Amino acid sequence: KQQKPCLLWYTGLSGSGKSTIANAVDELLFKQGKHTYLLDGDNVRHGLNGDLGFSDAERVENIRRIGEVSKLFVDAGLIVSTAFISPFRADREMVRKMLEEGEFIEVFIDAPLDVCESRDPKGLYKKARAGEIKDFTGITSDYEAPLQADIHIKTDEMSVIESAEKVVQYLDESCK
Ligand code: GGZ
Repeated sequence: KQQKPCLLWYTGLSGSGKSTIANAVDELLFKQGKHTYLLDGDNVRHGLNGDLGFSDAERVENIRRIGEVSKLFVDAGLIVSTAFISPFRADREMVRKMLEEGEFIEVFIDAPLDVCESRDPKGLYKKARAGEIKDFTGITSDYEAPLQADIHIKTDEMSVIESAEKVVQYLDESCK
């Protein structure tokens, strides 16, 4: 089946559900016979970007490198997904400009801070509140929400599977 390569760029707070939804989308696309690749903290922050921390400058470099790698995968014909906080608007726009018109699809995983903080699966928010982690997104470091995301998912209004279906529907309609 024909597929138009593109980059699904998920952005949202820690604990918002970016990776969970991106994985669910990949599963649906796989069933359609699409070739996909998912970049997230697990396969990038430990390897390629293992030298980077969480200062503003290091986050900018994190996103720049992820953008460049994503572009390579898109050039190879894949539907690429990235699940990083990517807190700064300017950096997300920088990646949009690296790609061809329409290839970059910004997916805002919009979960309120108090919801993310109450989930706190790794106890990071608790540590950030206690001052044990500095520059923590949403607490002591900014998160600039997209003003006009291509896809806006409010996780308190939609289940994971409904969210994933919304992304796939967007691809079916806008990315033929
Ligand atoms: C935010 C942090 C921090 C700080 C460690 N701030 O919930 P997680 O654990 O699995 O996802 C978070 C991840 C964020 O890395 P990104 O590469 O997505 O960030 S960015 O796009 O802003 O460069 C969290 C963990 O790393 N983590 N310290 N200070 N998240």
